[in-house]
Amino acid sequence: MSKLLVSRRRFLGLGAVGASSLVLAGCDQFDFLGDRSNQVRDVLAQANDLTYRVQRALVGNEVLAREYSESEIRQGQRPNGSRDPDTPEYLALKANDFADYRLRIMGLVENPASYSLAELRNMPARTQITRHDCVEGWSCIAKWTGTQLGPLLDAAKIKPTARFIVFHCYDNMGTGLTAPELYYESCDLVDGYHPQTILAYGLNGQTLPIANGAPVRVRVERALGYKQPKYVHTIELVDSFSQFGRGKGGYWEDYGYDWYGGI
Ligand SMILES: Nc1nc2c(c(=O)[nH]1)N[C@H]1C(S)=C(S)[C@@H](COP(=O)(O)O)O[C@H]1N2
Ligand SMILES: [Mo]
Repeated sequence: MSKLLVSRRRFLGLGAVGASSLVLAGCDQFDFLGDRSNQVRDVLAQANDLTYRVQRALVGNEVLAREYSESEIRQGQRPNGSRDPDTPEYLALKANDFADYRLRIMGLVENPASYSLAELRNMPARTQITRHDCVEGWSCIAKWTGTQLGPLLDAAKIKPTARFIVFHCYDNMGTGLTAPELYYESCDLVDGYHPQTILAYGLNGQTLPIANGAPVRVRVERALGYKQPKYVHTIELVDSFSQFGRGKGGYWEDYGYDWYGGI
């Protein structure tokens, strides 16, 4: 790795061909780049996969996203995407100020569980001031408070076959002609256990507003805005995305966005 004296961003910008020749010359731990045997994947998927593996190799599993100071919070978190879900399930919870909300953990786990908002708020909390980057070209620095996902995954006892964590949301994006298209997202277990991955219920010292995902939204701080699901009701451990949406691991991924979405 020491031979890679090029910044991560520039390195990632070189593209598949430039990156692979540079890497093969410098560092043999990247031998996955030589694997051309998988004919099934399309070119875009190969590029996404390359970005994911290169970022994982370069960034390190435990590296923290930058945290900021209070004085760097310039405005409220700009709401984007769904701001006021209108599915019946969400409207019913909202009518009772989310007193009946339960966050479920299920799928490839030994101990499926569900937690009320009060239970989540009673768990050890983490507060972090981070920058949210939306692919539409804006950023916001905001203070998020919530409980780390890692201990909840431990309590659920993940089965060895689990590879990804899917977050299911209440809001309907309204683009499906025949069925509702509910927002969903996913990450791998490395991001799931990352210390800054929290189930956030607080924003800038207040209860998380509806516009920003109340009662609970996920923060995966090393990823772009669309990887920060709002209005989450279920966390599902899976070994594949094929049964969800169009199978790409997230609502926006199904429309062509990169799955890893790292910053
Ligand atoms: N459930 C849900 N989560 C979502 C979205 C959404 O529309 N629905 N939009 C995503 C996008 S593109 C961004 S930039 C952020 C916006 O979060 P904010 O409204 O708190 O700024 O949420 C992400 N998570
Ligand atoms: Mo976004």
